[in-house]
Amino acid sequence: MIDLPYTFDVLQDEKVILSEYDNHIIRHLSAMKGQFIDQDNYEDMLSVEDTILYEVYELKRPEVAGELLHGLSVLHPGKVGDEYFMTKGHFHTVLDTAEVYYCLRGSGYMVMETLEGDWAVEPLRPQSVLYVPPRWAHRSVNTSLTEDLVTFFVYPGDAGHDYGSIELQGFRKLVLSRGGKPQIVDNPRWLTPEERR
Ligand code: PAN
Ligand code: ZN
Repeated sequence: MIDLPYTFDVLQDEKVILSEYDNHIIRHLSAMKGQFIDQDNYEDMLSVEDTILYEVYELKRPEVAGELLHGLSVLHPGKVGDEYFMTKGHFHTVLDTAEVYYCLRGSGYMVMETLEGDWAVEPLRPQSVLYVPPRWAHRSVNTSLTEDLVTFFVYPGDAGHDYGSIELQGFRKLVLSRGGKPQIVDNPRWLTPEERR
């Protein structure tokens, strides 16, 4: 069957939504066990409600090199303790694959790191484009307490997702609310590659 080009719209009304998508992934608080630093607050919140943290709308493409997977990520506002709502975060299974994020709405950060322990935190604001180079794990953080953080992403079809290493100890840097403002702080649980051996 011939693969035809296609066009779709990013509808930006009260909510941002794609005019077409094949997959709607919903991630709840319960999917983030062990990720937020304030475990007690996490358990308290979870006992009240399994809140939706973020939603991803994907267009289905074959997961092979040469293809580009693309879609919309909608990260809702909120905090667990002092820590803003965030995505799970991952390395790509094929480490040498990059990703582009175009921020459409909201405000936040992309927290990134390499296996070697380099780290970077870049702002996400409307109309900004973020390039995540190959080998960098990435997690988005919504620092608004009222608005969704909405990004459009594109990455290679064969990239795959490796959540395992991040689930073990989180990212090197956390984004916490301090005096009502976002602050980038060290993650006390994070160990250097040498300490991990
Ligand atoms: C994005 C992310 C999306 C959700 O499509 O998958 O923002 O984050 P998690 O996958 O970490 O839950 C992407 O980076 N794809 O490679
Ligand atoms: Zn990715």
